[in-house]
Amino acid sequence: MLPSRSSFPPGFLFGAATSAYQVEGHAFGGAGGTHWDTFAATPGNVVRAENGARACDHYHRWGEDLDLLRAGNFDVYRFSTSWARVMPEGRGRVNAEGLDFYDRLVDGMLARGLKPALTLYHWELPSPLADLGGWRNRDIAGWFGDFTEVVARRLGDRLWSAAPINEPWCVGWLSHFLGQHAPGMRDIRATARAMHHVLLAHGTAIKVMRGLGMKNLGAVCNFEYAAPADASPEAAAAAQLYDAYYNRFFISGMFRGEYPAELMAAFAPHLPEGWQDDFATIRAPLDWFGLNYYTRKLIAPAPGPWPAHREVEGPLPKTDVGWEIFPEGLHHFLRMAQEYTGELPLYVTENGMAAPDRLAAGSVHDADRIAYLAAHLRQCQRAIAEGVPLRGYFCWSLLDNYEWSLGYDKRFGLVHVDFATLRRVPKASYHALATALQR
Ligand code: IFM
Repeated sequence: MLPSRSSFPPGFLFGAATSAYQVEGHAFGGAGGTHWDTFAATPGNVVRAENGARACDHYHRWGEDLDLLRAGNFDVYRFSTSWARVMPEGRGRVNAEGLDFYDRLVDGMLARGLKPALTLYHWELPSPLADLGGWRNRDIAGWFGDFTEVVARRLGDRLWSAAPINEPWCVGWLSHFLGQHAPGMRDIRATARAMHHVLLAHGTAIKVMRGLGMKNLGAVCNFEYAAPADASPEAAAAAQLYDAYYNRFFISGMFRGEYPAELMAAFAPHLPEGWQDDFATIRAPLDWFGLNYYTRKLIAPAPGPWPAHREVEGPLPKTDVGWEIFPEGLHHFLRMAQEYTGELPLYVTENGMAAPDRLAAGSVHDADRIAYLAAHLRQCQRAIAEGVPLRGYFCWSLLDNYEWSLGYDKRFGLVHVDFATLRRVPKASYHALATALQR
């Protein structure tokens, strides 16, 4: 059973999240090409080479989707703007139709009593910027600052919160070291530079928004609990290294102005010249910090070049994307984040699971998702009871959507989407949450 709203402190906020490329339908409304379009069109990168051209058609069906949020008793909608929809070439020309769309969306939220929580960038980089080296090019901080200004000038007066970049680890490591996301690179120099430039762009965007008088500005990072695969000191060191580049690089840069020492031997030769000086920008003060949390990984040492480790399959029950279910990890990271963020309000900005949902006789009985959410919400309550300043929790995701390299196969939504008809059907988890949030 899901904990009720009244079992959380007064004012605790509940929301659901989506992102532009995953739900909107990128083919609509004059958006420019992105590196995800070409990555998806390249054989072997994405299941069935699917892309976000139509996705959930949130671009046209946003009213129905906002109604679902309202009827589900949510307080906040966490959404993102597509850089290529707003500025099709990434710089210069603004696509009025794209900006108008976000304007209507924000007004639609306010009309329904929903708080708009903006993420400026959730992974679809305009192709012309990818051509210039994308996140490897230091100039991206300025380009991103300009994009931020365009969005902030139009929407900034009505947003509840704003964060520059979703999950910097995915933009940096997953996309440039593991090659699993666009642009699909596997290069340590590209990785080190991208990870640093993501932070520089983050700080630049915060300064731009502050300069325009915006409030409630934050950051959203993802965390994965790193457990040693066995009791050996080698496995402990491997897990610690994984933890350093996954969980501590970005938060440490933003709040301490330094990178974890474990990474420096491998990273320092590749960081851009003068990188230490950038911390003045990267450390731009924030009003809140958001954690996205889903799973843990077991890490073992492995032969080969740095980082010389590998993931080992763990024994815990798994979600439909093979991720172990480990709710205690959320509690761990809420405590760990506080070591960096102190008394700053924290939010769980994403949490949820992919489940093998089946629509039968008009409904989806996703009891596994209800159990997952309940277990993680209880870990939130545990952290709150210990004094962690956690102020809200967002489910990923409102809708089944485009799960990046896994295409449309993997369903994370509280609402089922039939990708042939685009019909939305709220799942049992949606109804359970709606009830819990009323109590
Ligand atoms: O779908 C993604 C989302 O884009 C970012 N966080 C994790 C989700 C599930 O993989």
